[in-house]
Amino acid sequence: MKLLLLLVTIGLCSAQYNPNTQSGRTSIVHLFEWKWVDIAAECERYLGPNGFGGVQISPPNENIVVTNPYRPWWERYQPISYKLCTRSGNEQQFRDMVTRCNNVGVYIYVDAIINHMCGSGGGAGTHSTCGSYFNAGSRDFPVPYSGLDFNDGKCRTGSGEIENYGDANQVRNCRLVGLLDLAMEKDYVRGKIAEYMNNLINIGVAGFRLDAAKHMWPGDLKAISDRLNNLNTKWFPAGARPFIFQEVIDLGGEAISANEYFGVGRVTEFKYGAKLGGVIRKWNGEKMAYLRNWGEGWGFMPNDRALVFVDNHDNQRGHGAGGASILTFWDARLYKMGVGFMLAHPYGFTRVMSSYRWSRNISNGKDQNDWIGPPTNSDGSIKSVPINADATCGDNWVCEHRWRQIKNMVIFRNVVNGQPFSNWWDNGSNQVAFGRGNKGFIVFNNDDRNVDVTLNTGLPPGTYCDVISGQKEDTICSGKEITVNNDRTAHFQISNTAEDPFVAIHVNAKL
Ligand code: QV4
Ligand code: CA
Repeated sequence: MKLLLLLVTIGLCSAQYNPNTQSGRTSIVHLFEWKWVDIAAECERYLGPNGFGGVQISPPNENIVVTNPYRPWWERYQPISYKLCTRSGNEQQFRDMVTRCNNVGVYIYVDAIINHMCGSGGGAGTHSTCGSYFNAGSRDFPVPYSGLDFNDGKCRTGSGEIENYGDANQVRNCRLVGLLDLAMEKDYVRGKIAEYMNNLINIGVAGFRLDAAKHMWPGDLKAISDRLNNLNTKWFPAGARPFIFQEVIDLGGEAISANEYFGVGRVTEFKYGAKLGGVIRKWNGEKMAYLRNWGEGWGFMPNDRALVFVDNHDNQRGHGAGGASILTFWDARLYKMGVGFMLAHPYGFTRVMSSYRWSRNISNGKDQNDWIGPPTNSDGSIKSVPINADATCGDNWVCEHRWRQIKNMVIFRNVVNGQPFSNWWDNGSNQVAFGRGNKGFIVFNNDDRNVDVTLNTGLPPGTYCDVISGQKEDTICSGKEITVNNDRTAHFQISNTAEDPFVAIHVNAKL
């Protein structure tokens, strides 16, 4: 009995919450709409060498083809089958990506769309990414699913759509923007979903983002997750469970809250980016000084349940939640500070966004071009990501993860992993600093006057290279040098007009 209890406890502690990243790798990056061949190359040439732990990929399963007249990014959130072929690549390319990324210690996290299939207005035919026949009207999908496998009978609203987010039954049993809602209490449906996810696990993926988790019953998700295989032992320790993070948008004030999902895995903390954006934009009297108790002190979910990010593929273009406070690459200077703060701070498991640029057309407070898909060739295929001589990306791929400041903060987080939040300082306004034990220290100046201050860094004495204005290359520093004195203090000067008004040092960038 005692042994059983112990085993159960160990199981609960390690299962599903552990990202399974290699030791010393503490973040993942969402390579939104990238092709599998490009991700494989990126793992080998960039993500592996720079300490990234993994990649969240766009949905790999067959989806509807929407032409209006160009293809929106969001067609991939309308599944047709669980075959592995999309604009990102076919099954063989998918397998090759997983193998090559795993071999360099960068793991793959699949965006799993299991709440629904395509929209009710999706029509009938073979306009799907593998050319599979389907009929949205009669609910026929080549999984196979039929009318019996959907919630049409269970939803209690007149329209069959979610009409009121204050009613949990509607949110979970009715259609989200017309998307045909699967009857996940059915053993058959659970079995088909588990089969899809187990196929991916066997190929070698390390975990899943569960799309639209708020729209699924936690009990159904638990039942499915219990059917998942352990990870492939070619790359993972025996008994390792798939990492699960659930997309639940909980900004408070709705019928469904994030904590209902903690039994299944981690949950996306949407308050994080919404609040941090407000602070860094200094809206409503917010100031960085208030970040002293960032994390659970701000009413966020427990640290070990949180998946955190500054922006995601939805709220960077006005979909989903967070509103206008969300920082994105469009506000690059503030964005780098936001991502820098996130990666330096110990709260949550961190995900970095990597986007493509599109032509925004904001009118009436909404981007009319929020649908625009990734850079494409004239035949509609996704463009490869070209890498410039200065390591940035071309052809409108933004590659935030390659921005020096962001890449170096991903490394900073790895270096300070496990160290306590320490040596906080603020000027009562928007100049703040903190350390991570004796491994790293960061100073921000988001005020309209200079920082000119001596602070206790907690770091061993020596000369350090600021990894924001430059970085350590062999024995020289291409950025500012910071001297930590014998008493562990250092003097910091940061102009409020600096290109990047923050400085970060860590023990691996000591000269
Ligand atoms: C249209 C009408 C509806 C109508 C329906 C009838 O707008 O009023 O009911 O037709 O058929 C697209 C279109 C949407 C269209 C729908 C169905 O934008 O207008 O409905 O297709 O044809 C993405 C996009 C959605 C897109 C969807 C499917 O954001 O715009 O809808 O993909 O292609 C909530 C949820 C949260 C969700 C978030 C966006 O709680 O779970 O909204 N986030 C996730 C993903 C997101 C994705 C989905 C969920 C759906 O992150 O990218 O939606 O899988 O907050
Ligand atoms: Ca549902």
